[in-house]
Amino acid sequence: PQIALIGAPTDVGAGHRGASMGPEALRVAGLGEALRARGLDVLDTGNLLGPANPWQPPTAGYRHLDQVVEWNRRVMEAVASQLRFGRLPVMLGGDHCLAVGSITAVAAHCRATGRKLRVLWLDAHADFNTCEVTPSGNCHGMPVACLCGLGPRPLTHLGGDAPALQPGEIRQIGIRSVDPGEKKLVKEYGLDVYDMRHIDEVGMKRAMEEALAGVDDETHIHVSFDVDFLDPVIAPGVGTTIPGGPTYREAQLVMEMIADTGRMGSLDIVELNPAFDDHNRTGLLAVDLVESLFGKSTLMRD
Ligand code: DIR
Ligand code: MN
Ligand code: MN
Ligand code: MN
Repeated sequence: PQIALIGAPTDVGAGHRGASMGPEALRVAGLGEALRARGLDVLDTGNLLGPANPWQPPTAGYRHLDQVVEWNRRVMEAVASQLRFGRLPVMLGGDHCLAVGSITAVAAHCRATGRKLRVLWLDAHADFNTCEVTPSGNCHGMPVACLCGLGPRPLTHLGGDAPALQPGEIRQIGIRSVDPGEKKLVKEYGLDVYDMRHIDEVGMKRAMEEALAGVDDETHIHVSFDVDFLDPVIAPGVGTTIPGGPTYREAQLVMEMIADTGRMGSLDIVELNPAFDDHNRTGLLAVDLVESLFGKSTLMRD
């Protein structure tokens, strides 16, 4: 299908300013051209507009909740409309709070078309905080909880019904930073977490085979790629670096194994923060990995 790039320049959900420059950094790194060079048809729909970052402290456990809700409405509408056109939406964040909007739209699309949904959440963080347990009040640490029905009503019910997603539809990969209260909730909700310890023990190949088990021709895979998934040695351009992430080759293997399924139907690229980057090297790396997600292979046998 045709690929639709949707820029969503936010940092209202984050603890640092600058992820709002992510969409442009991905374009400057050549995202559109790289995908076109693979023979793909790419439509860049430009950037969505939304409320500015008022840079306020949290109130009642949330920072900038009104702005987060408004941006998510706009992302949900844009992603839903591209899916209706039969296009493959690629949401360029922006911070990870926006996955509430993109995945709410994707989940509704899957229900309407009778497809099974598998969300692959590539992240250092579980993003399963609530206003009661969050250490920061930053909504980018909450989208998975919101999608599972746990959170403020305007986010949990963004698409009308809640929850948008069942925990069993999600696989989290690369996790290595989970807050104490968040960890209790992750266990209570039974999320399937392929954390770095597991990846160390069984290797990335087996971890991905496990995360992709059950994917079939009826499955729509949504990849939510938080760039802080990557080891900060190779990817410094994010707001919250956590050591001990996947290496370059491990990350490539993740992307290539997803591409091999042929089932990816939508993608978020979030948390790239050029203010922390070094000459856009993290942006360039993200583009390199996304090329692999769309089938570029380093194998000799393709
Ligand atoms: C932390 C950081 N768990 C929080 N979360 C981040 O503030 O909720 N998610 N950075 O991407
Ligand atoms: Mn995240
Ligand atoms: Mn993260
Ligand atoms: Mn983050």
